[in-house]
Amino acid sequence: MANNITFTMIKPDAVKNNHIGEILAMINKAGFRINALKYTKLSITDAERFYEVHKERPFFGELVEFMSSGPIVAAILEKNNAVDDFRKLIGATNPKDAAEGTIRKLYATSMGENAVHGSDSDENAIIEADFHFSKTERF
Ligand code: FUP
Repeated sequence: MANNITFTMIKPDAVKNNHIGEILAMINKAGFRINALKYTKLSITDAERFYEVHKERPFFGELVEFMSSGPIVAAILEKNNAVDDFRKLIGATNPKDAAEGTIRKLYATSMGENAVHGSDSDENAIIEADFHFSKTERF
């Protein structure tokens, strides 16, 4: 299963701006199968744990505050080469650098509020999927 899954979150900015439907449609059109899906909200502690690798970075406080500021949509997505293909679909971290037609180019407002998360490795995809979903929530 290793390189067949990635984990995503539709972040609080994209949820607030009513882009859940368009983003899920782009994900399906790009050939990803939804294995698990949840509308939820991260507590500050959840966000701190999820982004622990960034805890020494100057933007950590703002990132945690933003990610716990409102509801998100969390999902596990399945496709061959899921991690790399999904990162191509979402585009660069900073929407200014994101390619035309990518989710971040279309829906992100800034580097900090960049509409979607995508796992950066197969190993992290599994860790992040396990963080949000139990076995009985996956189909
Ligand atoms: P990405 O893998 O594209 O989501 O980007 P990173 O893992 O490098 O960063 C995680 C999140 O931290 C980004 F989605 C937004 C935020 N971030 C900033 O706010 N400022 C930065 O300079 C880098 C990242």
